[in-house]
Amino acid sequence: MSTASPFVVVANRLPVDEVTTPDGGREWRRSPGGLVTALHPIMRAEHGTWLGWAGGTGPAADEFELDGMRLHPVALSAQEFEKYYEGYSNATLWPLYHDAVEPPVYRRSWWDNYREVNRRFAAETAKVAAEGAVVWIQDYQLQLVPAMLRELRPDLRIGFFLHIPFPPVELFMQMPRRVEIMQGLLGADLVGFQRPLAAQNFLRLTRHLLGLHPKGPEVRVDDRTVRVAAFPISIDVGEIERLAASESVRARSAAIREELGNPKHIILGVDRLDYTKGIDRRLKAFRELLQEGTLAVPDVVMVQVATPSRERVAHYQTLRDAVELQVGRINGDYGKVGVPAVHYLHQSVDRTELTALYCAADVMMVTPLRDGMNLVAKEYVAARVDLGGSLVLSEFAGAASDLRQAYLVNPHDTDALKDGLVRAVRVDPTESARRMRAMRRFLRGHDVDHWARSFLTALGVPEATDALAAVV
Ligand code: ADQ
Repeated sequence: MSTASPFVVVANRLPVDEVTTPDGGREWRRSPGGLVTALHPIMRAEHGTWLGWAGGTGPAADEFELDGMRLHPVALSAQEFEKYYEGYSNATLWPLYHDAVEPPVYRRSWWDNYREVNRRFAAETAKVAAEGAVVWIQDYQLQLVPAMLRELRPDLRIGFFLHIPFPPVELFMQMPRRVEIMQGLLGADLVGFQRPLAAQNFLRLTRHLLGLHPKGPEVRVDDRTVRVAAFPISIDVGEIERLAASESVRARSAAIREELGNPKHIILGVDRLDYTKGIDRRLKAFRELLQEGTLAVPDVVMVQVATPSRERVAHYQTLRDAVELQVGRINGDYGKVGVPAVHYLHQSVDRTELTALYCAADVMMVTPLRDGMNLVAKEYVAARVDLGGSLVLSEFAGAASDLRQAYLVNPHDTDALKDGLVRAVRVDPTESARRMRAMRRFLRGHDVDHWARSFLTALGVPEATDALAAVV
């Protein structure tokens, strides 16, 4: 067995994709996510191990090294993928934690698989963590791991971060296995959320459901103290700024405007195709503005990029049909030959193309009904090195607490959404630059390294934060 690690990250997915090389072989590549970008320096400096599922079903591949990180695959069977991942994680927890905007589905066999997979993650982590190691567990798929791991390895320092919202007491109380989930999370020394409100919801539940007595941000559990706090996640601002300023992105951005027919205003949406993202609300608002004549093609066009997501889960299939019906109707009613009103891409695009789209868009619409943070909003602001463009942002995204100078809207209120969009389209350049400058200033001081460092400092890991400071 390989040597044990002093720093371990545990997440549902490993931050790698298996790709086919030109000579037909297979190899692992680091995936472009923000989390791995943030943690890579400390993983490298501390000989860290990342545990997670590598995709595919069947036996797990052997542990391997990539870019100075040790990657430890955890196996999922086809049944576990269906019940732990698609079922309990994405059809029970995901909708419940997002205000139940779609009804959560409760199935007992999904829960059994969720517990089983969480137990496997805990057991594998216990094997790779060195004596007294720091373990940072990520997200809603692994909420039982902190307590399971503590049971196996009381010597570890355990942090947990939830990337999605944490619901209010009334909603959480619906969940059949609510006590087990709370106890699972309380196995950590530090439980982190995106927003202070989520941390408050959690603390309230420790009292309401478990009869504990939280004092400020701390709660005593047996003979331990668990800290609960908010750590709003962010992005690699420098990387996006460099891309946005590059010759290739600037040229591509100009080409996109040209290909769209040089409209006066380009409105952009970029999301995973998920019912929490409010894509349908945004299309409805746009449709009504075209109908009234407040906006008109070809002066204004919309581009909607929707990454395929969780395509086997029923709610997602319904959503895709609904969005595509709406796009078809809008184009049928308001498009012209060669100029559709909505350019719809059901695709993932690479970082260069994405940044070029951000740079080409006059108005970015980020309208989730509920979102832990929403990195797209932050990426758009980071990309606008030219101070151009305006952001319309839902109050229900965690990002709304950080990006106060956006046009903040309630996506449930179609008139408010229309009003926000029209104001963003008509704003004068001085005012939009003023807003963009303020948001960019905030982001520069609050990038993803700042996020990782704040969390690890709160977990009491000074050596880790030194490593981040040294390498970054
Ligand atoms: P997500 O729900 O996936 O993340 P988000 O924060 O917007 O949502 O991140 C999506 C990422 O995917 C962004 O980096 C974006 O650039 C990229 N992306 C989206 N569409 C794309 C496309 N068509 N092509 C290429 N890339 C695309 C969850 C939570 C969020 C929280 C994050 C991080 O739901 O609330 O902000 O985790 O904690």
